[in-house]
Amino acid sequence: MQMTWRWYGEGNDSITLDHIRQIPGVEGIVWSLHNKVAGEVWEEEEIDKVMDLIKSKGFNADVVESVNVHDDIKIGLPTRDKYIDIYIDTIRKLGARGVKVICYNFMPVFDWTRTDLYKELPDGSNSLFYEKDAIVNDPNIMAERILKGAGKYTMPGWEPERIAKLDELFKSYAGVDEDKLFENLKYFLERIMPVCEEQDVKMAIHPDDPPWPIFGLPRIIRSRDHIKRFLDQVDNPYSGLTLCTGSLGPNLFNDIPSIVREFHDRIYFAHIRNVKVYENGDFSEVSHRGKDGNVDVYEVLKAYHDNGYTGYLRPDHGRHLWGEEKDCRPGYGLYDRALGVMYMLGVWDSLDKRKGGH
Ligand code: CS2
Ligand code: MN
Repeated sequence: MQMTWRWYGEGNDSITLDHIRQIPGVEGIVWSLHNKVAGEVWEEEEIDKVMDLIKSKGFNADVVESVNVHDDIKIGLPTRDKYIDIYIDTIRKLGARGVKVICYNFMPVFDWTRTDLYKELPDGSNSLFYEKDAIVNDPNIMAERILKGAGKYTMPGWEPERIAKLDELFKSYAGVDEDKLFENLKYFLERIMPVCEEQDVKMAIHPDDPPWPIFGLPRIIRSRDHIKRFLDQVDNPYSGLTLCTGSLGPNLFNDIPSIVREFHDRIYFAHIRNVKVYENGDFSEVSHRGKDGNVDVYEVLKAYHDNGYTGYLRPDHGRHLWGEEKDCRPGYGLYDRALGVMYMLGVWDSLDKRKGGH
């Protein structure tokens, strides 16, 4: 396993690479060109600039999260081919520079969705929260709430320029149901697979977050059966998973350790996040410690360890601690994720030792 850390880039993250260097065991930086909207060309100089900076601090830059997929590809519009060509161009440029894994998602319109970004927890810290009943049918109400609550950073997929076009976007998704979305995903992957093979770049899809349909839009990567269907329909080792425990976790029927055991050879990137699910179905994001939430983080790590996982792993969202929410990106503060790294490395090291007979 290779421990990594998601970083949003200079001037775009409250955390610096020098901070990250002081967290034991972090080998790689998970990066992206965060100023790019889906479908935009990634220029070589821009890529080189970020990768060089990351490497100059002693990290690898093997994982990109995300190269976002344009909605026309998800909807299956005739313009999709143009956007797939641009995607292919980005894969080529990244592959040529040694990038090994591209994380992406195939969620219609939005990336992850929460109703509160700074909900207080009993210990006085705060974190991202999802109130089931607050997600009503009209996404504009949600958008307003998010824009008000976001502060200086925006939530991915909820950028003001996209929100402005929400009604239009929703209309274009009419008729796109689960089957259609699966079909469009297949079309996309079949076109890019030859380039991934040629460049040795693995595509790792991120599950839908939360793991159920919202605002009447289909969501297709959200359970063991959906994952199985996804992997079977393009049965190519270059198409695999970013297995995010925090995205699958709010559905308590998702047995994540067993999902890891079943699909480990197609998992290229592991996201570890813990959630506490309340009786009414609402959930909070909590510390990475297994006991603090409903994700049995130890069992998840053990499932990876037992299978000799050599892929990338990172702490996903953490709580905001000690007042850092004034400055940090929602879910991406320094302290809780650093504590999470140490917890996970602690578990991992002890699993290593046990295996060695110590
Ligand atoms: C991330 C996702 O913050 C997060 O939850 O795991 O936003 C992820 O980066 C995207 O869905 C991947 O495209
Ligand atoms: Mn994730």
